[in-house]
Amino acid sequence: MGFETIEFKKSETNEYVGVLTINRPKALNALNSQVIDELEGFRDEIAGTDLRVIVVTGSGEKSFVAGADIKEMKNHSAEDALRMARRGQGVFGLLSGMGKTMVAAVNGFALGGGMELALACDVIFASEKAKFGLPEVSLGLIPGYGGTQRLARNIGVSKAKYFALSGDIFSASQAYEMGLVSKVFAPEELMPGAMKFADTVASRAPLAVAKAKMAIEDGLSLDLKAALELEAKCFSEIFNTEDKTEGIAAFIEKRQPNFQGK
Ligand code: DAK
Repeated sequence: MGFETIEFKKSETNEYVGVLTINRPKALNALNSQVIDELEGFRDEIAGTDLRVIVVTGSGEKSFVAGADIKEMKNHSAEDALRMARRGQGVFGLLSGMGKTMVAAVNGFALGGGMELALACDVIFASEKAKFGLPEVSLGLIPGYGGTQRLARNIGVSKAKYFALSGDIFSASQAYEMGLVSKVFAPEELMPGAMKFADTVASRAPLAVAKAKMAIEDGLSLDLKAALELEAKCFSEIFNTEDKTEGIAAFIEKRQPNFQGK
């Protein structure tokens, strides 16, 4: 993969797991248009592979991603901004819609577009040093890569407004208390912890994992009755998979299942 601003490495111990690193440390890994283009290229390269879990992190010790690239936006017109927002939202949507599990390992600043990238992942882990926030209003902007929508759905409308309207930065422990972050680690434990979780998810039946993710996400925009019907359909569809037969047989035979993703 010939990328300059992102790096992808497969796990040395698990063929189904890989680490995607946003790699512009001099700009605290800010998302310029090259990063967004390369994220789309990355998605195109891995979408059809049997990779199951991708851990997303930032290069260096200080930052996950410090936002969309502020300098690049300097001369943007409203039309440019609309194009940029649709492009970024679209690429984040492509990444989260691949049917693979995305785990954000937030090692430092996750501000603006960085927090939005984390929000586009399925699970967020954080180092004790991580800092979260949507500081766009302090720049005269609003979030444009999904932050206003995903944060409200994630932590609730009131808290999302608190952060989007104040631009306040909050800590990993606050993020944990709000339910945004699933676990907080000492800095050196973050990647091992994220990789352990990735290994666990990768060991589960891949079609079932993807279906559970889809049922949760798609159900969020439905009323409860329709959402429960969606769940019933997903539950039924999974009964057509070989992995369901294998999983139940393995339980009865008291052995580990060997899931094939079929
Ligand atoms: N963009 C570009 N460069 C950045 C950057 C960013 N978001 N964040 C940091 N950098 C660069 C700095 O300019 C500096 O570069 P040099 O001056 O060395 O060339 C280098 O990274 C190191 O940063 P600092 O020297 O500032 O480092 P400090 O440790 O002193 O401070 C900091 C770290 C994270 C507190 C500070 O860098 C900071 O406040 N950064 C900006 C954080 C921020 O406001 N992030 C939100 C950005 S706005 C939209 C689409 C998307 C969005 C909005 C609209 N539409 C399409 C409409 C999203 C917007 C955002 O994400």
